[in-house]
Amino acid sequence: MRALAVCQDELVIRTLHQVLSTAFDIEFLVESRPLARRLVDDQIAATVADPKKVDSYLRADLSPSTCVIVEDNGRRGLKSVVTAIRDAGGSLLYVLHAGTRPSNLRNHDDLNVIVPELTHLDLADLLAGALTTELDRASTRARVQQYQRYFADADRVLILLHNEPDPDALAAGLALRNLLRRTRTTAIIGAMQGVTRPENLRMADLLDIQVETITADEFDSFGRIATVDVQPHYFGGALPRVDLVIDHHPEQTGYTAVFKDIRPDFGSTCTILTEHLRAVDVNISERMATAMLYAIKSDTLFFARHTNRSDLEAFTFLYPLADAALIRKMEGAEITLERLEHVTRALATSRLKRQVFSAFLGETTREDFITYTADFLLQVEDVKWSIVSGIVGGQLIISVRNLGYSRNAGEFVKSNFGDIGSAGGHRAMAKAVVPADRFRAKFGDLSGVGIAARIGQLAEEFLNDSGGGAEKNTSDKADSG
Ligand SMILES: [Mn+2]
Repeated sequence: MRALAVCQDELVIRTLHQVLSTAFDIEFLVESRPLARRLVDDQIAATVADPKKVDSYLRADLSPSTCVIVEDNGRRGLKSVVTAIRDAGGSLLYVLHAGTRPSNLRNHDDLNVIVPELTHLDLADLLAGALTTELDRASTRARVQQYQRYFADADRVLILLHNEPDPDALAAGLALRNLLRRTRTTAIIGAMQGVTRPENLRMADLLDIQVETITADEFDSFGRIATVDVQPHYFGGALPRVDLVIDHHPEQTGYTAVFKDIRPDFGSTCTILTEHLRAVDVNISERMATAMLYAIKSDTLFFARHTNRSDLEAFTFLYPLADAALIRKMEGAEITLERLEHVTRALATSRLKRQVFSAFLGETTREDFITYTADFLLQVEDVKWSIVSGIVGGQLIISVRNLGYSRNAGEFVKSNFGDIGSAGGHRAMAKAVVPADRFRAKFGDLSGVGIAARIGQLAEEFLNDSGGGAEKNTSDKADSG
């Protein structure tokens, strides 16, 4: 493709030539003879001509498909240049504003009157993204090198994760170990309660990530301690001091850390660590890229929640390095026969009224069966609230999910179960843990069907309560009576 650039500034000319000459057959139209000579000496095609004359463009053999770039350097005469190009038959016109002062930009509209399809480009805008990324990377590099040095002479390092480490925690542990240039014997990835959920186990297994169970009295045996995807306050008083914290949860107080990088606006800890890895040019193996890509996908629910531009950029960067087939395999692990069996079991006691689904699973061995079933049933047509309860070790667990644009699920569990157990959560997901005998004392000795019905009814009442401004639907009255 042909391009003609009307430019008088040598720096702009040389930059455009470097950037565009691979894709375009580019030629420059300049006013100064010495400048043209210098350019031609460097194999840059340049001709001397008056840019305000139609004839200059006719001689340059301008066609409607030639891409014409006109530099606006704030000098007068831009209008006559654009007019001459139009009269010579040019229509693919770009005005490149290079160092133009804002007051001069008002002639934008004047130019578009002459050539309606004219496009404005601002050199500063074009540069901004790349330049700030590069400078940000330099400051990240300085931070990373500082903690790398600080960790370098420790015999053994602990990278501590939260309980039941999820994909983000597991991958972050792996990434930090790599950044610290350590092996699994010199940097232990540990948690106080290890991995039990099937999808997390499957990931740890497929990617060969070992998580050691650590007790509080072992903390002293490590030369340096880092926490990733979690902050030290999570461990109560057990961890008053750490060396490094990398996390994307809201920043907490009540601990001291030598280094920290906490970015609550990021969708995953692995996004932060991708930036660390890129800043210091560490080699990213396929295994590590796969782990981190899966972590970003899973923590952001594939960009459906709490995501920013950096998450997307990290994803784009990691994608070609990762093993997509392996990720599909890890995702498939979410469905197990045991979990499907719980979904079926839920149907036996279920009640669906006014878009509130409620079911009781009875006794079960693991809490994730309850949350999985609640998540699963939220997908059912006509369900806007899904509440699944069950008993694990004498505790009644109530898991609540909704589609988000209704009243707050966290408030629902707090107002109904906060007095007899622990209850809390967010707008779209919440949980209550109540000793089974305290539930009975408050609500009576109910059957399984009775428990599901009672909790469903509480949710309906909560949704109908005008307090939260939920829409009232009077036409539904008949079926609730
Ligand atoms: Mn996370």
